[in-house]
Amino acid sequence: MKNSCLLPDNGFTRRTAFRLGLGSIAATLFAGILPQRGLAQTPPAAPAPTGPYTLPPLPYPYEALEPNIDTWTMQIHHDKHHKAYVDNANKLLADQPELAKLSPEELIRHLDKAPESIRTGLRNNVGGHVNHSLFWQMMAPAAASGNPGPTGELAAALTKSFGSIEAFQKQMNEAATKRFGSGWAWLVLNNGKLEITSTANQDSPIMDGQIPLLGLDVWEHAYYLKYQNRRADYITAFWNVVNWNFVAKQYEKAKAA
Ligand code: MN3
Repeated sequence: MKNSCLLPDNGFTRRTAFRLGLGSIAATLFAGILPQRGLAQTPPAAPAPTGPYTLPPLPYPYEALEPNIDTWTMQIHHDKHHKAYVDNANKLLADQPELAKLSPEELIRHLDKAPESIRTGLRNNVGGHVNHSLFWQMMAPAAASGNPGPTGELAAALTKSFGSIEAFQKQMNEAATKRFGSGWAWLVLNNGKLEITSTANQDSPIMDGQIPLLGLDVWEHAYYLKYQNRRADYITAFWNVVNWNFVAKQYEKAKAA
């Protein structure tokens, strides 16, 4: 009998146990079931694929954005989805030493440098890596007093460009709501002008020479566990956890670029 038959290796069972806080108990139980002889014969796990990119850690705990973005979503979104983009990109770049020298941002701006056979794969996976690396930083735990919103020069610039902060948010909400299928809504700096845009799949505004200041992931994987089909409720909750300090820094850097 194979060891795996003794292990409850049904992913759902384990995940459920861990979610219920039974992780350590489950681990102890499963360890007791495992025949030691079998363990000793198990070859060491294959090393993680190496490559130019690494998964950046979340800048806060998984639960930090509750109740606006739930813990389980953050865990799966970061540890599974973002990790998959990184791993797939590294695999595609394994025999592309010249492309691997570029930063991921440079690579998605110059996809024409990539062989056609891997161009779409790089577009999706390096795009996904770049987008999510920004997205985690664009959010922060909500203050008890509520989100103060943009301030200072950024607030003035948003008001000047869109008429008011509320009008800016309304336009961004529309971009996020109307994006059909999977994609992103963005606040970008485009030739020195603040604009709202949206992209399909994992396309980035960087691919069009724009600088992303704030992005909202409207793939179902970003909200479905908590909000199911209610994308609008997720978009409303997102505003509670926007990290305006980060957006302001992005704006400063973008203007200087
Ligand atoms: Mn995502």
